Amino acid sequence: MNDVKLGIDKIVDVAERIRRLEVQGATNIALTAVKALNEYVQESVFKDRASKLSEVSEARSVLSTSRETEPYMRNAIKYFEWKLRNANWETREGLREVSKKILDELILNFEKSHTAIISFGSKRILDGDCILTHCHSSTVNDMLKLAKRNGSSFSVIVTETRPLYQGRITARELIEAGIETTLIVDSAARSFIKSVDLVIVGADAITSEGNVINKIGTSMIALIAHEARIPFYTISSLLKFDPQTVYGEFESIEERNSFEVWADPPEGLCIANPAFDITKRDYIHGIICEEGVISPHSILEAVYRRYPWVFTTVDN
Ligand code: RUB
Repeated sequence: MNDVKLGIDKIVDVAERIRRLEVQGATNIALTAVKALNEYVQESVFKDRASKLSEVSEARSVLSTSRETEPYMRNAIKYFEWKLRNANWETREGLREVSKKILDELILNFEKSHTAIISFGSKRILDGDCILTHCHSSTVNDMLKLAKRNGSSFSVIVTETRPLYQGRITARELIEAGIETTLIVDSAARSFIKSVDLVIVGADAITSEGNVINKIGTSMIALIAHEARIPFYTISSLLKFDPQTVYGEFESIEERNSFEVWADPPEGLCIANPAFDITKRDYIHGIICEEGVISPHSILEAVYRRYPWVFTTVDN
């Protein structure tokens, strides 16, 4: 019993690290959550199949609630539990083997699709281009680094991304990769848009209508790009699609602690701190994903084709 408790404590701890942004960005969050689930299964005490499945369910819901606008994490851990429920195992050894196999499958899919996504994206970067990005997306950065390795010569403008300055992480990584990078404050985006050829951002969630949810400020940049007739792309795995949006649910937008905006505000001041915003598909030229560069309108078919299990429920 103690070991089970210890296991779930570790899951609570991982969820807390995700909530605090010690693990940041949709892809890192999804990978961390699914690895934590496998570790939990590997380490916790085994009583029987039924109790193990209910423990996994509990762990999954603890992780799911760590950050609410993260369907990639929810899809990945749902897949994990769904495969576990549908596999044949009765013993601890059997369970451990199946769990490791599911994790390996998910990681392999991630690696293969990530390689494809960044390769498709890198071909959009032409010599002499200036790219604007917002926040810190591991997918955007890996794509830019690949374009650089492939010999493209381009520069990047990064918004600092208030209140938590993820733009600094982006800028540091790009500078270390030898990419000419300029950091600007978020409110300078419109002043710089005339020198930009392409805007590319990551995504946290994609809805059934093809709208994209990404770091707060993204939709403002999309509007600015639209006004200046600059193409705006999102680069993202299709696993950031949220199936709940098909059934009428809205993607909920995480509201973060006001301390992130102002640690000692005057008494009585209200501070709003939404983490993300919604960019309508009308402002998105394309979604660069594992299926290629697709129109936001075709998101549903692309997900159905590639990941039909996204639409199943866990106990199916
Ligand atoms: C990060 C963010 C990133 C997406 C995509 O927000 O908005 O653009 O998560 O990242 P936060 P990736 O810092 O609040 O997690 O491409 O790495 O999945």
